Amino acid sequence: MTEITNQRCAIVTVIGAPNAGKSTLVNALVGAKISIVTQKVQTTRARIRGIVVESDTQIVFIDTPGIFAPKRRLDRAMVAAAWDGIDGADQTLLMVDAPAYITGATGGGQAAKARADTDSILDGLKAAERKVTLVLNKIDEIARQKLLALIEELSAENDFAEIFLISAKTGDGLKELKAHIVSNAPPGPWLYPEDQLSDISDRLMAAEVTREKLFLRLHQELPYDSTVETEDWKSGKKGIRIEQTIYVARDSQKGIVLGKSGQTLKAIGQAAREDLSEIYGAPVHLFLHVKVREGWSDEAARLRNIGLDVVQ
Ligand SMILES: Nc1nc2c(ncn2[C@@H]2O[C@H](COP(=O)(O)OP(=O)(O)OP(=O)(O)O)[C@@H](O)[C@H]2O)c(=O)[nH]1
Ligand SMILES: [Mg+2]
Repeated sequence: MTEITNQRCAIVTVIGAPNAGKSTLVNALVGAKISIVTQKVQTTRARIRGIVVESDTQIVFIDTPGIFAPKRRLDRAMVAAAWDGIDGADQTLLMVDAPAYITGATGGGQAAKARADTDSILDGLKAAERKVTLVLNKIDEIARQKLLALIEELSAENDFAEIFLISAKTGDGLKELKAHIVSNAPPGPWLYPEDQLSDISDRLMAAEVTREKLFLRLHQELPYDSTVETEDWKSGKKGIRIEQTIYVARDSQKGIVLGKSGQTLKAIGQAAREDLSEIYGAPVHLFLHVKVREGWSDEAARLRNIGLDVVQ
């Protein structure tokens, strides 16, 4: 006998150039921190699922690494993971950093890069005949008039399923976006238990939180490919004991992470510990080590070892 339910389930992939605000959006919609956020481009390295239940509907958001022109092997693997994320999705949200996109038309630097990356994604979507929902983000930083001109410009060249204006940071426009996703969710059984928020493991989440604090503190000084691994994760009566290693590429970077008499590392550990205690609802004892490992970024296998799903 088949059970009849009203369940609906949508897989929604969020794509976009690095730093567009994809992880901020997924965290805001899930209502919990499941993906780390920094001001540095290429923060997200793997597809991470964030899960939301809205009455009969379960939405599975897939946060992806920013899509950009890849140069190295790690970059290629990250971009491949993002494109793969679109396959099998019921809906795709293309997120654009609206202020950066506008500035990038005349200015140089990071904004010009954000614009070029977005344009190449739009070309890719056109070639693949993929219709996506356009989500213009960071509207808290932009005048309404400029936004309207941007919508006109983008929709003249592209055919979007829908366009939303949001601020993932302030929450502006999120209710409408969520309602749209729910109303388009196809009938189907839920993919995850009702109370599950993410598919990320405790060990990886703990490593990601430390990586976030590392980048928030040292984004100018450290290359983005420094990494964190959780060596040990034990839950006991007195809380959770976590041991991690921060891997950097050079000795000089090790000095930067440690700081004067270890003060920087201590502050990073403190910030990570506070976040992790909140996430797990238990006291966390965090032990951090710093090691040099050269050339790791060319090793896709390394990523597999730390649980990242980004191998072609
Ligand atoms: N002002 C403003 N800043 C935002 C908004 N959404 C995200 N940001 C900021 O933009 C930066 C990048 O946000 P992320 O969520 O890490 O962006 P991402 O698209 O996941 O980036 P990658 O993982 O590197 O591809 C962070 O500093 C965020 O705080 C927004 O609506 N308004
Ligand atoms: Mg991200």
